[in-house]
Amino acid sequence: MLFPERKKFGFMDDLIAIAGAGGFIGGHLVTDLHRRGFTRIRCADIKPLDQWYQPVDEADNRVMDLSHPDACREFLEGARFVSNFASDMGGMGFIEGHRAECMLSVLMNTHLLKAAVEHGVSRYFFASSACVYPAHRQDRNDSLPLKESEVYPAMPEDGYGWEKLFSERMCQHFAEDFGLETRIARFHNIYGPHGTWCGGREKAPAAICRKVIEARATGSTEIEIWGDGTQTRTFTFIDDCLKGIDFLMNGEHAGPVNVGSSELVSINQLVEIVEEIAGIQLRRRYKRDAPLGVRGRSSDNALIQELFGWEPGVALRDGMGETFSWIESQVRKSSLQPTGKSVGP
Ligand code: NAD
Ligand code: GDC
Repeated sequence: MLFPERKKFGFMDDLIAIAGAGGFIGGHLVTDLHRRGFTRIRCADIKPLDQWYQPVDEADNRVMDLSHPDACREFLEGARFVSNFASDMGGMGFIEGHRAECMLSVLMNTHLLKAAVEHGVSRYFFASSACVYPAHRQDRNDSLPLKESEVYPAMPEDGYGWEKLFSERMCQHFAEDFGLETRIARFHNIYGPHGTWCGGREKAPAAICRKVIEARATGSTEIEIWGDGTQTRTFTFIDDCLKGIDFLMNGEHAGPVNVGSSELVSINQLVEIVEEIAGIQLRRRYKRDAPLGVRGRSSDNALIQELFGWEPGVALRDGMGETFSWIESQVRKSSLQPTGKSVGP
């Protein structure tokens, strides 16, 4: 369980600060903490509140730009635990074309770390990414699973991956130099309901759901897939992501840890799963000049197994069923909008 109720960290009424709480993972974490009876949750996001995926009324919700040091200082006043999910990010369709903006996310993490030290925060969680791993270890569809130690010699995803790797190191040096307890997860493509599903920042699981739903609704017989469909990934359901955060925040391991499923699929196989859920079969139209990212990426889970005797285990078919249903509901809602534009942030 996250931030143990009555263990070494203190009590249910410790103040927990969630940066980027208006987003996908942050929104799920706040909802989970509230459901389990945590009473003092402070949330911040740059988006207007009506664009937060899962705002919790009982939380202290603040619309703030955490790239500013004063905002971070104010946000962390009195906080015991901090989780930083604030980032300008998205799927390959976004990060390949917004490298500088992705790197500016370093401002949020830098100012939050400084504020955390100033306010004597007990524990600080940073959401890193599998995009920190070097390109040469991901250049084949059957590239071997990535171990945490293989991040050097470094050649991460340009822009976004470099920021994540730099921010990981900043967390570790703030721990060494200032005694701030930091915890780091390298998330491997997290998916699930209440996340980005349209507008260009969506990742493959949500994008494929939306495309299949739209094809079925319009009677189209084909789906556009970026690349040749043989590229591979492991996709991690949000419930496993939250469990991974729990383990890290309650454990003593300070270095980066993979939080990723080990169920490797090709994008073609991902499409087949969604077609089966939707009860439809579509011709594939491959867009080979689209943003592709790496050829093959998967998570080596030896370390998380060794540390916690656990690894992500929600089957892709099961997670995609829940994700598909939620996106279907969103497409329905957006088609009812007067402008017909997609709802949500
Ligand atoms: P998300 O985009 O849904 O959430 C990020 C939130 O940060 C957004 O709501 C955004 O408005 C907010 N934000 C951006 N700039 C801000 C600022 N200046 N001040 C305050 N808030 C700001 O993304 P997510 O999928 O929930 O990811 C959360 C974290 O996990 C991010 O750091 C992301 O890089 C990391 N991560 C996610 C995945 C994934 O597959 N979802 C994979 C690897 C890493
Ligand atoms: O966008 P993404 O999920 O990010 O793409 C996975 C693969 O799916 C890519 O090869 C992409 O070309 C392919 N793909 C096929 N069709 C489509 O319609 C589509 N939309 C999208 N988006 N992709 C399609 C991600 C980063 C995240 C995060 C995670 C960490 O890279 O974008 O920010 O860091 O990695 O695991 P992906 O997995 O390459």
